[in-house]
Amino acid sequence: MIKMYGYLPAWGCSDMSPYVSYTDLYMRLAGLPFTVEMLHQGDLTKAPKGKLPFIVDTDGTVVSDTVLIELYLKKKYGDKLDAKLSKEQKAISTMVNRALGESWYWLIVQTRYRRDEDFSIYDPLWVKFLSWLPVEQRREPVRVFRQRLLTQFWNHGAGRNSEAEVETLAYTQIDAVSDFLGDKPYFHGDEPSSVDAVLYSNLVHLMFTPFPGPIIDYANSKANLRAYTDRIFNQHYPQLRADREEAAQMRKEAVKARRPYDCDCDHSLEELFKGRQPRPQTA
Ligand SMILES: N[C@@H](CCC(=O)N[C@@H](CS)C(=O)NCC(=O)O)C(=O)O
Repeated sequence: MIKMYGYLPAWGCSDMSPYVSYTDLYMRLAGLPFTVEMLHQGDLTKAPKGKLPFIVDTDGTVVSDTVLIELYLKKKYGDKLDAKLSKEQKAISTMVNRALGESWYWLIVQTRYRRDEDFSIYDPLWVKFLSWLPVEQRREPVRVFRQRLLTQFWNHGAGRNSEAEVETLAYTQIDAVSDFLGDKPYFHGDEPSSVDAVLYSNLVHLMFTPFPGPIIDYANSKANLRAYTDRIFNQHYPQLRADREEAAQMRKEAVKARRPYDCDCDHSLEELFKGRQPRPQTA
């Protein structure tokens, strides 16, 4: 059977990474049986490109990068999912896939990694992911992981925009997806196609998560996006319902505690890239 390497399921999402969730749903929609594997001790240096997901096919072929995985699987196992699409629909799918993977992703990153208090919502997951390490040694890999993601956010350029500017960009993209979807059950009509795998995963990695930022409220305010994500969730991930409900409850609490914008929200980015002094250590 195909093996897919990922992180951990979280919040009703099949994995804490939207990229892993995309490959997971692609294989489910395409009817390809697979198992989900974790790297030994979560060691990303053992991943072919230092990133997840990657797959190992039954004959040992290793493929890394979600789009390359999809292309590989289509070539090897056939492409029933997209067979009925016109050339124009396929072209739209390719562009939407890339917009989600290369641009929407940074919206997700902002909601989790930018503010210290948002990032701390990840803590229970890190405990699971790093359970093989003694408790007192877990902080450092978590700090390094966040620093790496914030560096990617900054170097991409999205992280140089203020929080509010990223939110403005998010609203236009969420509007675009919602307007295109309209009242269709799936992106291209009555049947799911491969682009639904990437769209669903990018939506639920905002809509289902416990992080309190307003981008998440905005996505959840769209009735058609709620119906779309519920439809796919009910069919493919009903076993994750308890996690999803727990995350929704966590989010309610986090929203109550949400601070308005102030000069401290960007402390970590400013410390890394503008020479701001670290916060004083608290016991
Ligand atoms: N272009 C890659 C991106 C995958 C990716 O960025 N995965 C993230 C998880 S959301 C990762 O593993 N990041 C680890 C790191 O950058 O150190 C793909 O489509 O597979």
